[in-house]
Amino acid sequence: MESRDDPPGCPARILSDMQRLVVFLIAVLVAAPSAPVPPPSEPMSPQQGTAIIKGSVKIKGDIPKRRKVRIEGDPKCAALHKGAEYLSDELVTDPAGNVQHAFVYVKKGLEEKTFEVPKKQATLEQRMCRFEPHVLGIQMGQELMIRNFDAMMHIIHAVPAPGSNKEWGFSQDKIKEERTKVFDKPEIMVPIRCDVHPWMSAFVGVVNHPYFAVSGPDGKFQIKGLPGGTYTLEVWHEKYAPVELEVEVKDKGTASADFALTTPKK
Ligand SMILES: [Cu+2]
Repeated sequence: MESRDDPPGCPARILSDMQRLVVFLIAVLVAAPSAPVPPPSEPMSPQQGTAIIKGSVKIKGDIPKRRKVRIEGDPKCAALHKGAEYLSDELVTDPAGNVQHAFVYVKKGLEEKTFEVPKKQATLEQRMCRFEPHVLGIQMGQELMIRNFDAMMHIIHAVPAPGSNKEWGFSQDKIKEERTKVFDKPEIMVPIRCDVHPWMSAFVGVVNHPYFAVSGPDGKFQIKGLPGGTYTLEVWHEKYAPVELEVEVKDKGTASADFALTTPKK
């Protein structure tokens, strides 16, 4: 007669295998690290990574001067600057050749992961007949708040590559006028222009993760919160050919990535 622990069709040998499996699973759980690792399908928040990449972007070779722009074509813009020089943002360096407005992002190494879309908006503003910032990064699906601070009309026009994000344009002519837009495809970079003022330009780097940065006036940048790993970083600059660097960084570690821009774009 079978015991109550041995139901029909379930011989004692199989139960013993199951018991071994239970013991094995308990051993695995006991041995597991205390911090649970999220499965790859679960979106990761940038706060979960602990690695940092710090670096700089510099021009090798001749250091071009910042270009002067004639803005007399719009007396309102000229009046805002009261006759002072209006200098282009397209190539801004310090005397040592460190470059501002370079966009650095992780190009390879995050393919297996997905990331939460930040609720915080990125912003692009029109101030004194310029776009500020001149270069910015945003995550796919994150809102871009476009806001006017000039008492005049700007026509903000995004000109993505064919087949990529949607082209859009609209005007703003009141102070603090606002509108949001979203980019739904990764794109390095989406050019933004003003259809009233040809010297106004901005570039938006759209990526599907939060690991990007824009170099400051000293050419320096920092990307925080990365999971440890090996990554290909790329730097984009509107006047120079892109450059890639492979960087390995451990959890809680800091790695450096110093880029040299050598080839002007034609
Ligand atoms: Cu404008």
